[in-house]
Amino acid sequence: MNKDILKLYLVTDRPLSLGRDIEQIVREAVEGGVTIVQLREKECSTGEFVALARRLKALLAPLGVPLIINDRVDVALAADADGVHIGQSDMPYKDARRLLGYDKIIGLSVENFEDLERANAMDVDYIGISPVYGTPTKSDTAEPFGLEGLHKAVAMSAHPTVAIGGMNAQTIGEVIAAGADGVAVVSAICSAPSPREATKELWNVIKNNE
Ligand code: TZP
Ligand code: MG
Repeated sequence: MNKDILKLYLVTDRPLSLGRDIEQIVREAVEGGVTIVQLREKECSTGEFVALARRLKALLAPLGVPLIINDRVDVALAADADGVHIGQSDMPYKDARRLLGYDKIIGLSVENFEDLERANAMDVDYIGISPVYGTPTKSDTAEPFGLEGLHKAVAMSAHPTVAIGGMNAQTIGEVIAAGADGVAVVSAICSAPSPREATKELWNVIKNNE
């Protein structure tokens, strides 16, 4: 996997999308410059999840933007997505890899330095450093790493790193300057009046800090 695809990572969130549909948010975000998209659905039925994943795959594949599915290896397989993102209490990494094979991307969230050391011994494609800052978007997050913790995590990681939690135009400059390979953004794009313009702004901040 080329780690450049991680630079500006959109994670979708239906409730935070202000009534707009996910495809519209994704389309605008891609026009603005996101490099990878994770479909994260916590409420919808499996049937709807697969159907939406297929539609997003059809939208993104011609543009060369990878589609990652949050948590659900079965949905990723059904929709032939480019990979999955798993957390510490989701399907164990080894099982996900066995089911998906080595052609697919697997990202793993780490919530502390012990998780990070265990991830170093796995052949995951990237880690999500989660969360860097506290965020109202996710209620069950671990203690934030903070900027200092992020620096340490980036230095310790054997894998490409994506920072998540509180990533917005004000925070991502320091995070990229700290050496993170990418930033994963939910509300700063999904809840923006113009997801396209918000993405462009984030992209400019990344460019100015790498
Ligand atoms: N995982 C860790 S923090 C988070 C997720 C999905 C939410 C980040 O949301 P926001 O709005 O970008 O702070
Ligand atoms: Mg999860």
